[in-house]
Amino acid sequence: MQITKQIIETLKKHPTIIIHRHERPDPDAIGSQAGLAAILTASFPDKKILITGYNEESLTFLKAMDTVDDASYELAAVVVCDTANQPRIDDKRFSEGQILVKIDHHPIVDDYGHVSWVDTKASSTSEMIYRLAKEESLTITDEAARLLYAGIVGDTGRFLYPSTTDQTFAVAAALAKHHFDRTALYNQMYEVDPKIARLKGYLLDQINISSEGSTNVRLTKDVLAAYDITSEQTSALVGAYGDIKGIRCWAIFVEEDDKIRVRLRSKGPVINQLAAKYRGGGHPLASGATVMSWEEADQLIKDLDDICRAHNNENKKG
Ligand SMILES: [Mn+2]
Repeated sequence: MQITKQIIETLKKHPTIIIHRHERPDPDAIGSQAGLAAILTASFPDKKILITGYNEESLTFLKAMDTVDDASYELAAVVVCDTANQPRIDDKRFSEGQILVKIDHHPIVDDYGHVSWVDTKASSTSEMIYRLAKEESLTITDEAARLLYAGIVGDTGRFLYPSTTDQTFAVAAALAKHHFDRTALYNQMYEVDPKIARLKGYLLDQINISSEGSTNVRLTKDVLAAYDITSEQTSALVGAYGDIKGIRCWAIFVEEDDKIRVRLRSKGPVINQLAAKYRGGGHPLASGATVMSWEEADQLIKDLDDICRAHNNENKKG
């Protein structure tokens, strides 16, 4: 049986469907979760469809979560959207339903769920939810279209990243036929907190590109205090050097009470082994690490430059 059909046949057997997604949600997590909920609500009006997880304040314009009591899980099918592994699922009650369904586009970290649909070629889980709805002739409401569109836009960086395929454009075009305010949606998604904007100014002012193409910045507690920014909030600035000519990889050091968090990014040199060396890990071009002192930060900067140099030499040869 086709996987989309298998998912819908499974969900049909349950009076309640509770949809989860990952912690620290992004627009695709909430877009796919709440978009699927809107589609199922319109398609199966007799069922109780709920979404759960904590409300991320900056994304409540997409959808606020439902309040889900424990009893609702008794007869429920649980769907988890956009989440590669179980520890990352928001709301730990996900295993308390009768059946678990995974829908995701990340490489498989953890093969969970009684039914699992993973398409690593999909730009976003939102794109997959659209295909699910289309394949199974479900009702796509305007609100569902707005949510799925937001998810696709979020995960593709406004159709910029290589994950954007002809299929992505086709799905976006179909969603754009629905009635929702795209301009308002973009404004909500991309408005920047003035405090973050000012700190970005600081980051850009600190650029000091090495001969190998690396740069780094130290956000000490004093700097964070001066800009009235928390360590968490600096995540919004991790890409700040991505479009600067000559920068191949960068480290953003963020001083916390007992350690220094390191956000690592690259446009070529592979950095996740470096991250692993410094108590972290992640993707080849996007990782995180931790150092315990500014001396150790200096060592990491040196290592980062070595990786950059090796990559540059490799490219010269090739
Ligand atoms: Mn996603």
